Amino acid sequence: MKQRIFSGAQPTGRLHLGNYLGALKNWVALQDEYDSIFCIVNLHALTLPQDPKTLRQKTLDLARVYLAAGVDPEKATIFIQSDVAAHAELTWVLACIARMGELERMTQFKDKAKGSAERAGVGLFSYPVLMASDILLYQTNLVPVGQDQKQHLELTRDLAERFNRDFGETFTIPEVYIPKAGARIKSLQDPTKKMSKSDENEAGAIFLDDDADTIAKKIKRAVTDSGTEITFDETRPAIHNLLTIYQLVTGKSEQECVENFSGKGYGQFKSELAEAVVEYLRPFQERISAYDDDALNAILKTGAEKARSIASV
Ligand code: AQP
Repeated sequence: MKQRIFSGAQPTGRLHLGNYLGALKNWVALQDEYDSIFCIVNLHALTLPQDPKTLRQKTLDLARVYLAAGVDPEKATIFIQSDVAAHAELTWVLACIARMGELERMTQFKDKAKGSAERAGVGLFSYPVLMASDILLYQTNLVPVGQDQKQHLELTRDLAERFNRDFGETFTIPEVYIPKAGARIKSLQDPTKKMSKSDENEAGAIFLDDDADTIAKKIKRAVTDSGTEITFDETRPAIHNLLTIYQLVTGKSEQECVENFSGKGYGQFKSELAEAVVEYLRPFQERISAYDDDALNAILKTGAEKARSIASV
């Protein structure tokens, strides 16, 4: 029997190259080998204020993104989280064994609460418990995610182990799958921060639907470090980030990338990088309009039925 993977993204905005290289690309690569479940985690999106109508549209748009990225509904189950009530039900059970202290340690909560835990929503605080239930409901073996989710995965494993110890073997203990390169694509404007959907400065992110001109402009304006060499040097995070993007979108080895830019300046590097990103996103952008709402809704309905039947076992 195939091992199972589960992952998801929030319909909180336009997906960016970080989401693609850190997560979606790996989902597509793994879907042949694994029984794959990809969820649109709209309940997670509720942890911050949302307009209901916009959220519904973004949820459907995200399904379109999954398909255009190459997730194959014939191979993988694609569904909307709120269509499977068991996610919320298991969350309550797990919340009763989770500890306040362990949730307080979650760095994403600290970041998103912006230093004011008193005013933050309880949903934002308990978000990792919902994520644990997403994963554990499906007896998931492997969870392909970006680096920012590693801490939540560790909590998921702790909760599963605690539950199994106290109430008998119930949940599979999931492993995390974090890619070697691309696990944390940084903002083009501030390489100390991750590229993020909710960054107020849109120039920091390359969105999957950005046109060629916008991509070229954003890369041209991307901050660089002092020094001139274009190498994978961790002490120069801006160039390291741009070169990592180049490596991932071209599929070249580290050595090939460095050789390609040996003796060239930042201007030349940025223009080759922009060209490579535009080419990389072209097939995705051509496919995105191929799915109308009816086709998407049919795929999501089938996906929800399948997910419900697995979750209820
Ligand atoms: N910068 C990133 N580099 C690599 N992977 C990333 N992911 C997110 N940002 C990067 C991975 O993308 C998947 C889906 O993410 P999400 O929708 O759950 O949202 P997030 O992790 O909270 O990322 P964002 O883009 O910053 O969204 P907002 O602004 O809404 O919080 C996950 O596997 C994530 O690790």
